[in-house]
Amino acid sequence: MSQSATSSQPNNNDQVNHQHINQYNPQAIEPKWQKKWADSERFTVTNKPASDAKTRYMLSMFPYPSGKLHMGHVRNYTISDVLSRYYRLKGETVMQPMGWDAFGMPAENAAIAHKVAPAKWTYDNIDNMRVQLKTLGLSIDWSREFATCSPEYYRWEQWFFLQMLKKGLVYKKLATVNWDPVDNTVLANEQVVDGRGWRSGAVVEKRDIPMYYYRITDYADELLNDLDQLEGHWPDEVIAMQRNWIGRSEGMEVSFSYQLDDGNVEATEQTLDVFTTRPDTLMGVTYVAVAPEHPLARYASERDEKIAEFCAQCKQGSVAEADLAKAEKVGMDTGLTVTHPLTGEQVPVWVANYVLMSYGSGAVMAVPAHDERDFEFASKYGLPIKTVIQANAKSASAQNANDAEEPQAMTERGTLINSSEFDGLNFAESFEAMLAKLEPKGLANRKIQYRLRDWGVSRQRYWGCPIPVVNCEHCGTVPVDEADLPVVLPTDVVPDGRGNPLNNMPKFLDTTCPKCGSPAERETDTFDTFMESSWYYARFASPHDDTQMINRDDADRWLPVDQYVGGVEHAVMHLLYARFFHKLMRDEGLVSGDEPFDNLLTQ
Ligand code: HQ5
Ligand code: ZN
Repeated sequence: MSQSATSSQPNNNDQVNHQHINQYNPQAIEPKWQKKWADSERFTVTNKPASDAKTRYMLSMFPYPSGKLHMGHVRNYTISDVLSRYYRLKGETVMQPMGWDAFGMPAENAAIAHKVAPAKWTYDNIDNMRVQLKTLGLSIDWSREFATCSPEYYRWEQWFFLQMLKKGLVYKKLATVNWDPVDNTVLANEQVVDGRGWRSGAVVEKRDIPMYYYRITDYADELLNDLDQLEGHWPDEVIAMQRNWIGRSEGMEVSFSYQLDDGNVEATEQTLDVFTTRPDTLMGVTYVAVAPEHPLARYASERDEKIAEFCAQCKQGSVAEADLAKAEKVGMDTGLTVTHPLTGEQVPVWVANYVLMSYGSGAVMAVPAHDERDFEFASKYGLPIKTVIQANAKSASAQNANDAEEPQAMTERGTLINSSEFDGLNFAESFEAMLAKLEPKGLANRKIQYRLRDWGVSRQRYWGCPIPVVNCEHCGTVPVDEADLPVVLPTDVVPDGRGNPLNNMPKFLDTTCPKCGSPAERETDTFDTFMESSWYYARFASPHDDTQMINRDDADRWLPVDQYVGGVEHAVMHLLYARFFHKLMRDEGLVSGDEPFDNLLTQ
């Protein structure tokens, strides 16, 4: 004791021994046990478990192979791992698979920056991240691993698309996209910076191109109602976000009639139909606004150069919802009028940049006194503002509207005033009264509208799953024969950011029409990468089946996922698309049950 106290040198032997006995030495211990686990296939589960132990499916959102793991991944995957180990200790048979969400723009961006093929970049990243995940010692069943960019996986996505096309649950229509006129390419919303292309700096234009859509709106009611089943199993905020995203609103479709003079042709009566959730404010309509592509705007453009110029200007700028919301609201009087369905008065028609042709009918009725956007627009252009609703109680916001120094719209429900025979009615009463008056004349009907739009799945991108159709000059769009699947994406390609390189590859492009046999071209658009992540959880049940998309017995053994763990950033799109796909697969007889994920944890 006295010796060591006086010694300036610590006893090296003692310290080494001490370390050896009491300190955790990951370099020695972890590889040893990880090897043992791997050799004994400790975490591999077969689809025919020997015992009748309870089975449990634990799933973490699979990663994009971006290069290396982030601490966020570590946190995410640790949670599901701890739970997996816990249930194994309780004697359950736990499946915890892992794979790679491998298509998408990051690989193309890397290709542009480093001149490396997206396929090579992706598989190199996968190799690196797999080592990292294994080093963490996660109890994953690696026998089930797959990458979504492999033809063995995406061929079933193509096959399923063809089934949905046959059923009419997939259709083709024009969509407005961001177009970079210098790089001749379609830009994703995040590639538009301040209204300009991220690489070229060119002012972005809106362009209409044909795209494929999944009819998710056909399932809107079911997607909404089945959220009730998830109460208590999913975070309340995620359920609320899905409800808002689907955005069911009950309202009325109201028709404003008009006649256009087409020169010598006799004018026929037509109607401008608008959807409103506030038919109680109908008597406060002082103008209607139409999209620049609306037939009335086009009619006016043909007769007035200024209007034509204005409509052309509206084509500039991105189509991102956020950008549209930020953009200054501008408009122009078309000089045309439509007839108010209740009063018979003539209401001016304005063309406005904030009305989208792809939303509803491309026209909205404007009630400046009771809608903020309409109020702003009417104030700017000196349009009449007619108050038709009086606040009932001293509601806070109505009070604010009255007290505010700046005049503003009163957006609360209340009692009707200045509305002739409807005066004194409340919201519900006026709804019924107006409907009773207008419906027999064919000028209104009850309507349910969703905020949810059909899911546009075409991307004008190289690094994605090819859409399995052929474009024939005689037959139009023709689905590829199932026997010819998969349509394989060439992998020896380095995109340069100037359009989709598939368009310059005859070996991919040139084919024959499956219908008439004449020379035809393959579709070069690829699927949105949310397609792959919409059904991967089901494929993990039979990941290497090369005869079918999903083996029903295996799916029934494991599904639904007992516990899903992932980031709240996927609260709407991914989790809604996956719920939608589950219902599509159910209706196709591939899986059972209504919902894919029994419990959700957002880390
Ligand atoms: C996190 C980070 C990074 C990631 N492939 C998709 C994806 O998000 C998932 C599909 C099911 C659509 C979490 C993230 C997610 C998981 C995988 N994460 N912090 N891939 N910095 O690689 O928490 O929330 O980006 O649950 O890791 O993320 S991913
Ligand atoms: Zn043909």
